[in-house]
Amino acid sequence: MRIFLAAEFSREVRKDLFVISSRKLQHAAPLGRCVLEENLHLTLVFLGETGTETIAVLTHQLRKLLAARRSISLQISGMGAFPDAVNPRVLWAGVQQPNEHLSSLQRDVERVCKEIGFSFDARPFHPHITLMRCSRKQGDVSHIIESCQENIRFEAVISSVVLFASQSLPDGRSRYTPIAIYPLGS
Ligand code: 3AM
Repeated sequence: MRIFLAAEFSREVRKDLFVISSRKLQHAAPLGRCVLEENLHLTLVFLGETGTETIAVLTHQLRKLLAARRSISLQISGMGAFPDAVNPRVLWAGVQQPNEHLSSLQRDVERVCKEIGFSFDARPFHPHITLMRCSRKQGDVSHIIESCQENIRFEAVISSVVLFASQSLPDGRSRYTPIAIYPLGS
């Protein structure tokens, strides 16, 4: 199973983000595909193809780690593109930095995964919420980012981490299925 761990937001926050992506962003960048409202999340680590035995170990360790942690407040703010605004593959909403609670959550989750045997490249954690995946023909989106990002300013709370399975569908979309939910202590 192809898996990843993500921070999950409340229904209200996902709805607010989806209103921006499906109305303003989709209108300005019609060559992109909005991430569905129920799929909006903040990826902490991508773990890739993983067997069920490893998932069981991971789940046990994460439950211990995360029950001892508190929920995290953050501000979703601004917008950007990966790899860049000239050749965008992904448009995302950002998180106001620094947020030591979020960075520490991500570090601890990654450490537990490494202890189990997962390895990661050395890229720094760049917290973001993917709003749209772009087609190759999208072109420079700097002006779109500029016009949409002023609408992105939401207070949000992360009260759980979710282990998702990711499945590629024939139409190119991804289906994300929650396999386990780890509530953070309050
Ligand atoms: O949540 P976002 O959209 O930022 O891009 C993929 C997505 O990120 C990322 O994992 C999330 C769930 O699919 N992803 C997919 N394959 C990846 C890989 N090989 C990857 N991240 C790193 N390495």
